[in-house]
Amino acid sequence: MTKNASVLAWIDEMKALVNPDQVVWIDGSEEQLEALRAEACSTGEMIKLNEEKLPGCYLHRTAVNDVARVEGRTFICAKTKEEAGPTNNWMDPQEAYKMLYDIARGSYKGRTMYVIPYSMGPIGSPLAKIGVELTDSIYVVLNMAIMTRIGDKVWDVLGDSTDWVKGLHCKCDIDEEKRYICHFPEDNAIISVNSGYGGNVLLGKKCFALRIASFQGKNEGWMAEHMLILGIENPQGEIKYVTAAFPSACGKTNLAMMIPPEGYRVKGYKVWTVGDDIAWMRQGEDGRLYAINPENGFFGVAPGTNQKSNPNALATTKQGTIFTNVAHNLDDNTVWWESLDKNPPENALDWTGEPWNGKTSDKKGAHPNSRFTAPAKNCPCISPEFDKGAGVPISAIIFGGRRASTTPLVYQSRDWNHGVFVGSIMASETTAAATGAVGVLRHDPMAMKPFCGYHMGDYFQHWIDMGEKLGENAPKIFNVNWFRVDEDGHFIWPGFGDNLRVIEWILKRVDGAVDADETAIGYVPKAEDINLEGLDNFSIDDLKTILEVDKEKWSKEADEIANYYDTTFGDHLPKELRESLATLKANCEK
Ligand code: GTP
Ligand code: SPV
Ligand code: MN
Repeated sequence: MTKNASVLAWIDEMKALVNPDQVVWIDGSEEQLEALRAEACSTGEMIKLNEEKLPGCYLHRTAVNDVARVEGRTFICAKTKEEAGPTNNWMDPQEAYKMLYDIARGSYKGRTMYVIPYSMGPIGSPLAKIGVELTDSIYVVLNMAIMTRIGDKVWDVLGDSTDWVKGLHCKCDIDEEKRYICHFPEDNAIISVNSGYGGNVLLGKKCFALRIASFQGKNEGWMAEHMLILGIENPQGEIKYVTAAFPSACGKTNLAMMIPPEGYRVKGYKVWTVGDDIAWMRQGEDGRLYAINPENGFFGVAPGTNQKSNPNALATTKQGTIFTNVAHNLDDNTVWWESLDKNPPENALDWTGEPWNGKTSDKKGAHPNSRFTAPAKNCPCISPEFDKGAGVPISAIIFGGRRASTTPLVYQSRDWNHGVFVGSIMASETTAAATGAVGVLRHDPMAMKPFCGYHMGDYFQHWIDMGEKLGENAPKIFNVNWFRVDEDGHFIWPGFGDNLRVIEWILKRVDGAVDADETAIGYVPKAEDINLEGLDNFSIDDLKTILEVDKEKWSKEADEIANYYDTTFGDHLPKELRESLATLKANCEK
């Protein structure tokens, strides 16, 4: 427990509001967590899986109306609508508090209030920050225990400081009509009601580590980004780190844990995972940009994860993992999801708990946004730097999205500000990670559209300011697209581990070790500079196809961006971005 007056006062206030039967302080001990697991199994909230095959693993099903982030019901309650900006829903803070308190009032009756002290980032790291989440869900406690650093040691570090983030989560009745995920950046506060799904309720993750933290970062001169962090070790033993921002379900976890192609492994290349979803970045004393992963686990997309696509992720989920909304194999009490293997169980329950025969059913066994919550320390390629508070120096920042056409496999921005432009024009086809239609092309600047806690035009300005501060130490900025398709709709680029071939080119560019073609959009590789050795069924002509920059398409894209900029950001758009757009348009007309 803590003597921190600001914490105790807030908990008293919240207790009076939600009226729990009892309060349990989460101390971080294994005994306490084990007791909670047993309790969750006794009520059916979780199912204990086969202890031999999946030791310490559990299955949980959320309500069928509660399987993804709800962007339409997520609000930034800044003082004014203007401050929340055009890409966020806004509610007046006082009105929001009133509405949420009315929903939350008395909602813990007959329930327990769990108090979770947690640290985002290694405890005590100068880059870490502290939050307290109140929840009436054991599932949330157990997920937070994997995803963040929790327990009494957090109180020790907090002392009597008031610099911590308040988070109130109330399951209520999981009523979609009253579901709200609200952020109060001025108050360092988050309130989430009527949901039990990951990104809506694990308040350390998207709510704190991106929405609140991006606002803190703007005010304090650092960056909170929706980025993986990856170390690439070359045969000489030198490790370079990159971050990459891809929208939800567009390949961050996969890239963060990729296995190098065989030819690279033989030569001695290795990859080290530092993070798979969120990066906090700050300028270090030597002037370079350093990144930490504020999380302590992976909340990864299950479907598509298999021995071939991502063996490291699969290995990570073999113990101490909570699976959410996957299929339950009743024959051996294990789990299954689409494309785990070619042998779906016949005697199973689907993600809703209905009987399911994977061999004959035309329904999916796992929800497309079903997830695993797995401890980072399980990951076979977890970086030795992961737990160190200092962070890793970043050589390159990579943006990318799902684009069936137009955007080439990889290109490099001309300089930092042009790189900010490249991030700002990101567009991607929507995925199952959020509710709504899938496969619709939408703008998602820096993969932060759902996660930026303030005006996105000001966020672009913050990027430009960071570039100025970093000067010649600024990482180089690139854009990738693994998702170009042929006439039959098949992905052209093999992707996954083979993405290292592209990263290798990126790192050579960072070193100034390879030339490139200057095109209308930036520097594009000469096809012969991307190593295709050992790739079957992929020719240099295929590569040329996906490296092509079609000026006509880009000219249309530029017009579309102009329209997006004008209708969305107005005079909050930094002039540097408008200039880059004018250059792009002019380049396409040449
Ligand atoms: P969030 O956890 O929602 O932020 O997602 P993420 O960005 O970590 O995405 P993840 O790595 O889980 O990948 C999501 C989907 O993209 C999976 O179905 C993968 O199989 C697929 N995917 C990942 N990398 C590649 C790739 O290089 N090529 C292709 N074609 N698909 C990929
Ligand atoms: C995402 O949607 O980008 C995720 C999953 O990483 S969630 O935690 O639900 O946001
Ligand atoms: Mn994510």
